[in-house]
Amino acid sequence: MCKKETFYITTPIYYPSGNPHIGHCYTTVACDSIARYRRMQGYDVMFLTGTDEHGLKIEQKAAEKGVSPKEYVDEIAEIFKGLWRFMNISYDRYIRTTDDYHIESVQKIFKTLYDKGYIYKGEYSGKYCTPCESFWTESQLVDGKCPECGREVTEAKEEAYFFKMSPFADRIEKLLTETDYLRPKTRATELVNNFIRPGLEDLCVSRTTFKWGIPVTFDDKHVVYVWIDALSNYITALGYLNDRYDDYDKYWPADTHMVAKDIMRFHAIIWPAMLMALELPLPKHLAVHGWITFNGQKMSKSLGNVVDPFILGERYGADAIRYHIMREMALGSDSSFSNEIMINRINSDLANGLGNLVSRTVAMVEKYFGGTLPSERQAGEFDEDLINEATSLRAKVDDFIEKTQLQNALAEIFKVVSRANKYIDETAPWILAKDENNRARLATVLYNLLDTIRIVATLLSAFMPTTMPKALEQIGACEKCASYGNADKFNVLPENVTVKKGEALFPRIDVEKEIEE
Ligand code: ME8
Repeated sequence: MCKKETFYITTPIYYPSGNPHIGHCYTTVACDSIARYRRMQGYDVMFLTGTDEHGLKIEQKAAEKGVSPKEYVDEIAEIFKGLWRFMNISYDRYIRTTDDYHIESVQKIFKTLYDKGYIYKGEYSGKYCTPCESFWTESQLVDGKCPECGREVTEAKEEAYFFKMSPFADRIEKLLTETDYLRPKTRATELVNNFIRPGLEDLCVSRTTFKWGIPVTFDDKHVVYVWIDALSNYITALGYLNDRYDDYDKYWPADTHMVAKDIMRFHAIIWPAMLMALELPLPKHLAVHGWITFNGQKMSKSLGNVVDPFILGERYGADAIRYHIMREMALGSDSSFSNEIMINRINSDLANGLGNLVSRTVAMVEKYFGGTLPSERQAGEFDEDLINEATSLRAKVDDFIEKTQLQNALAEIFKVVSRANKYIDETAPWILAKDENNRARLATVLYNLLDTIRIVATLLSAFMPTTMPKALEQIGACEKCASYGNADKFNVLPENVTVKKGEALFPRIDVEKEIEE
């Protein structure tokens, strides 16, 4: 048997400094959809997510609550895991940076960089933004505040270890400008102009003023800077320099790291520099998406303007939320969150578009044929166009998945949903049903609709993993029929397919009532 090709995808590991919100959901749901799609394509997938549990911010949050940092992160990590269960996230591994094996690997990574001469001891004097866990020089501040989040910075002066970044500047610039590493590539210019061209400054990689971090083994006054600790997760979770796992050779380099623009710099510059210093292969792609905003501001725990995914999911269904956030956000741009837009989209695309297509088709098979189609067929006008649209869909979705453009993948799928709904109007099955001589034509029309739904629901099951199996069950598609391998073929459902009426996949939401509440 030939070995399956591997596919390794990661989300950022999130700070458990507050409960997860719809922003975290976006990245995780996007990665989950890609992971599911790749599994469907036959890849051996490793999908990693987790929590980034060290650092001053966590230490402070725990102190505010009067609990130990470990007690604090234990509680929030469970809330993250609970949300991922609720959103049907199929991660293969969950890393917590407080896990022993990760700590052991990070200590070895730090020591290796030190032994190779890339880490040296010096003194740090400058500004520190605690919410971003970022060091800044005076010249990088904007109006004296953190250039990333606009919040106050504090004075930091301490003995520290530094990571020499300059030896990697040229290679990193080439990585960003000449390769397909960064997606979208348009972001390369800001990185090169703001960080690389002015001279890559050495990075302060240890702290002595707080304790909640991984101790530097050879100088235990110091804890490892949280970003060195966090970025390492992508390899420690595979077993790099630890015995907990043995997957490094199999899955590294990662195929896709997905992050939002707030942490692009760390993944586009610092992480490649670390890997270059360790002489390890670089990840293939860094997909950078924009922010979900609320009233024009980034939705964030510390700004307090968060939308709770548990509440939305309970109300509208986890799949509807998954669909909405992926359909709204174009890779690279921000997307403003609005309840009204979300409800309208759920109603138009899911309830009226897809849900209605499935329920109407199934209802007609029941009404006109008692639930089971006869074998007679008669081809007619509009069939070819529908069949072509349906069978060419998979290649288009493949292409957008390859480019990490989920919004476009969904748009293509929903074009076929619209095409199928139009086919119902064009062929008018209710008129065909009036004449006994049209039985074969009526059966053909309904079969074509069912087989189109099979293709659509199969491809969509990566994006909406809870509802699509129900749609496939309603149209009588067995597991084999509903496979990726069959998603570019027509006439796959059995000739005498039997449908099974079920509940509405996406109940319609009353916009006015919802907005008033
Ligand atoms: O940065 N819109 O953790 P974090 C879209 N621990 N995505 C959003 C978002 C929003 N409004 N808010 C958060 C950290 N995200 C580090 C990462 S990785 C080695 C260490 C998502 O909890 C998005 O993926 O602040 C963003 O990059 C990430 O959450 C930041 O999560």
